[in-house]
Amino acid sequence: MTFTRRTLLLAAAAASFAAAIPAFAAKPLVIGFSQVGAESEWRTANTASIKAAAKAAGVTLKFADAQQQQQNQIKAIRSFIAQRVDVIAFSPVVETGWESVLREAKNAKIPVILTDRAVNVGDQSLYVSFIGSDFVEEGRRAGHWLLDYAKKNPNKQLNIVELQGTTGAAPANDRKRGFAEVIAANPKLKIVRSQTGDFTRAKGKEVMEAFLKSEGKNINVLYAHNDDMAIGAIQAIEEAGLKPGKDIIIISVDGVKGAFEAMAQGKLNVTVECNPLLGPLLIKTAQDVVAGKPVPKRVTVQEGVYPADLAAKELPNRKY
Ligand code: GZL
Repeated sequence: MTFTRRTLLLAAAAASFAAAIPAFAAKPLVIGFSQVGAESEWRTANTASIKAAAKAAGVTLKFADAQQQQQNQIKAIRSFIAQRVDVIAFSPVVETGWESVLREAKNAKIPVILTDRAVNVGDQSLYVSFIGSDFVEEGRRAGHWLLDYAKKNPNKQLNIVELQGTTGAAPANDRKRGFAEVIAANPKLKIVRSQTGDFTRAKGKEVMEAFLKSEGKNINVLYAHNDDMAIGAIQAIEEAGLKPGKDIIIISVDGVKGAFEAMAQGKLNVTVECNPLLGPLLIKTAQDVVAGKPVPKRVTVQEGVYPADLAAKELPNRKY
């Protein structure tokens, strides 16, 4: 075979192999995602962000809604393992009870990324990265706003009722801790009732009705771990013939559109932002993990505090 003929044949072989590469390289990343549920405006925005980011990146997203039940998340994670997805990601509804299923994922060599909420595990190698907020800091910010508010009436006893998030959830545990840590500086601030409203409007209203029945006019402040429970409580306060935002000062967390609307109506005094737009960060982290690149163990997102006097101006800028 002459040199030219051999060269031509090699070039043709190389060309056909090169033509095959894009097909081989184009295998889309497959992520199994277990979402807490659809309990709040925040969660709706979080789900939309994750789905949009996956679509934009050409990632195949297997999405499971756990309806706020841990056993549904464990079932979904086991199903993702059986399907041999490339990456498992989830927002753990509560902090504990994950060791066993995360060990199954590790043994299957499928990396796990936590978004939004953290887990309490002894072995930190059970997940590669956490992407979300510092909930203790969010609680502190709520506490600092109340300390500043209390300075206007230094001798007034301020009785606080607290609507906690889902029992056992990291944002509930941490927002409670951060708030209590800060308000301890002022002995006139006292939490008189504290109960879970499960992060929903309906439960928030129901529990606030019970607070009003037992504490009545003794309530000066409501601290709600999310805007949805605060919005439910606002309905209960109005139905009791009181003025939310005036007779009862209301502090909440998330910064969803409903909170800005309530602040513009003078019914909510401040919301501490908790950023749900984690989709792009999640997809980038998953791509980096699969590509063998190092990823940070913890990525916390930037957030602010929005008192009512900023609400009207900020409302048009809100992305969720
Ligand atoms: C916080 C998130 C919480 C929100 C609630 O990151 O886990 O869950 O504050 C949502 O609105 O239900």
